Amino acid sequence: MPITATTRVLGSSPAAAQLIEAVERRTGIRLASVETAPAEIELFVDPNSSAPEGYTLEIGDRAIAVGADEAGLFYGVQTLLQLLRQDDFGWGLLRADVADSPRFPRRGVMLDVARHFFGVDDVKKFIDSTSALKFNHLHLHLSDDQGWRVHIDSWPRLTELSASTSANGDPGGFYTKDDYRKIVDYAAARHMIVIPEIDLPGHTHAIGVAYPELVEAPVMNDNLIADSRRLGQPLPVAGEIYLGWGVGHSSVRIHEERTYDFVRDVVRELAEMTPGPYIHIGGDESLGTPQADFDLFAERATAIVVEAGKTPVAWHEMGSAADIAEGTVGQYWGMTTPEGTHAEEAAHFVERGGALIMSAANVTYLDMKYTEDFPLGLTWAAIIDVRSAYEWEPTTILDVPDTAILGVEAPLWSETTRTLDDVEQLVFPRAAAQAEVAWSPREAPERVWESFRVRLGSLAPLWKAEGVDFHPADEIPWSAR
Ligand code: TNX
Repeated sequence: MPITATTRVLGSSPAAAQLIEAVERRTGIRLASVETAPAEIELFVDPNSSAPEGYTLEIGDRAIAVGADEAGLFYGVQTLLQLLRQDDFGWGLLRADVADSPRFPRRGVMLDVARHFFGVDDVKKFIDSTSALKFNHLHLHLSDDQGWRVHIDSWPRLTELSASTSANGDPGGFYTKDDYRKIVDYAAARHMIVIPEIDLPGHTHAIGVAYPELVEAPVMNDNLIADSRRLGQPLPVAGEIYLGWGVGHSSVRIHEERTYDFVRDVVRELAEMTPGPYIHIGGDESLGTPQADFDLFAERATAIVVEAGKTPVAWHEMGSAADIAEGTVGQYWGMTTPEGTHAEEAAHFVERGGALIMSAANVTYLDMKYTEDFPLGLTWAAIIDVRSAYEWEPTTILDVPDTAILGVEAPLWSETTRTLDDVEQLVFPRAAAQAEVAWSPREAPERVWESFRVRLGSLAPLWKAEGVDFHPADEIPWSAR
């Protein structure tokens, strides 16, 4: 059906306004919003129409989208926008007859704002581009060795002293509480739940810059020393801002009560400004923390999150702790073929009544290079081309019931990304692969590479119109318009 300046949109949902804005950005055509039928494009919410977050979309002479809820309608609109085309005669929508709902309730992306800081406007743009792919969770990695990025009233030196720089001495920054709330609200308007992460008990060098009494002296490991030498980066020095990106050298003091006062305060303040149900407390790569201490910390920290009324999320290593709080969600970041004790640790979350998010590093990590010579990104987990990002199955990696898999999260670690353009180069198009893995049924005629690559290629004009700086990988037949 044609899209012209006389095309009318009927619908009182926020999705109607979002549609009108997006069509205008793409085509320059401002659709008319009307309050009574008839209209060429009609948008409704009808709880009987589909499963949660689902929608139906019929496009013929008219376009009718019906969401099971506001999120479903928002997703129906995103699909409609993907079907917008320009030809010699003008703009139009492709014919369609879609009944769609997500496979997994949890479809996430993570942005590491600790290694490099990204301000509110950057995060908003990241929310725009990822929610358009039907991601519904945004995990913000708010603290790491290199910086602390959210203001905490009861521990003000965190942002006073530990936020001014990023990795390699690039500019830093932090979110005021107001900034953080703006991000949360902006995400909610696009049906994304924000999951704040404070990484503990390792990845805590920056805490020690502000409050030396909370952390142990840095523990140098062989990898850290070798990486620092190879990259020409300094080694961590107690109490001084760390500008390298080696890992595993920092730990909070496990046997000091003050540490738990700190964790309790931070979790409480985060919980107060986070409407979503989750607080992530990290747990990865605490190489300098003795195992028994690490387990003790995992038990106490997850209990503190539960006391604050939230569901704890932790990287899978915390599954080593026998008494981790019941219901804690584990985030598996091992390989698609698990190594060492990773599978066991992950399974323990399920034994404790929790569930799992799959972030298998060798397929979902958005910070891995596409090709050996790609200018951005790392290589430790794998070189991940678009096809290998797409061709994996989240339920067959671990020996847990399928129902224990909440879904998928694709993390973007920001050691090498200095700007949002850098981030977008790594995230797009591979985030689209994870979006489809998380949304689409496991067995479907279209859930194959040959179909995906063509549909993915058709997103190029949309991304260009939205100013998304995607990587034009040569595996994909990108459409010109
Ligand atoms: C491992 S994955 C990390 C991060 C790094 C990332 C780089 C995980 C839970 N920890 O600290 O940034 O590798 O790819």
